[in-house]
Amino acid sequence: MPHELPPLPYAYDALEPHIDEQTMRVHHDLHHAGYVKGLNAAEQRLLEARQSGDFSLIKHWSRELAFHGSGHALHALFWSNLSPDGLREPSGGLAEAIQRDFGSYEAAKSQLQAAAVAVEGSGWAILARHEPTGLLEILTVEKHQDLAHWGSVPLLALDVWEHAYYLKYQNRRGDYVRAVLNVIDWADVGARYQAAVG
Ligand code: MN3
Repeated sequence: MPHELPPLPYAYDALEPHIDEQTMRVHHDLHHAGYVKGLNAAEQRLLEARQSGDFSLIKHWSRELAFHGSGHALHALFWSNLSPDGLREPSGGLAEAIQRDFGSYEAAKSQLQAAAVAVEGSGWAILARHEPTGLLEILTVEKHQDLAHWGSVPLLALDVWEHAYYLKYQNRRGDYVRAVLNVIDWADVGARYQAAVG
């Protein structure tokens, strides 16, 4: 079954003025769609390689799989993490885990914001739960696939690729990061945390 582009769970202009409609249209309809298309192509070519026994391009298609597959997964997470009318602070089990592992919500938010601004080039700031230890952590992932931490389940992803903010914020990534933090739906993040805890 080929992968499909999930529809945005709200209108393109729903996150205004923090995230503008034109950015959302380009980001979802062109960029995210491109990752879905690339993931399907990589899976198809890997299937053909298994059928023919010709693995001469295995390195290329494996890299394409990691790049487009990670892009698809993290964009789907990112759209779901945002909402025009979501819960604006963590609650329940997630709030307790944030207190335990970061000291306070304010400290976690400060670290998340600093991490998002500091990502080198294109990438993501990600709040994740590390399965082997059960601890929360904040990662700065370059592109989608570099500096990932095996065993960690992403709960919240902040897109800091230039396509996520350049139309409205140009080079002011810090302004964009402050804005996107205003539209996080912590109910979504909390539900993902509870699912990870099991
Ligand atoms: Mn993006």
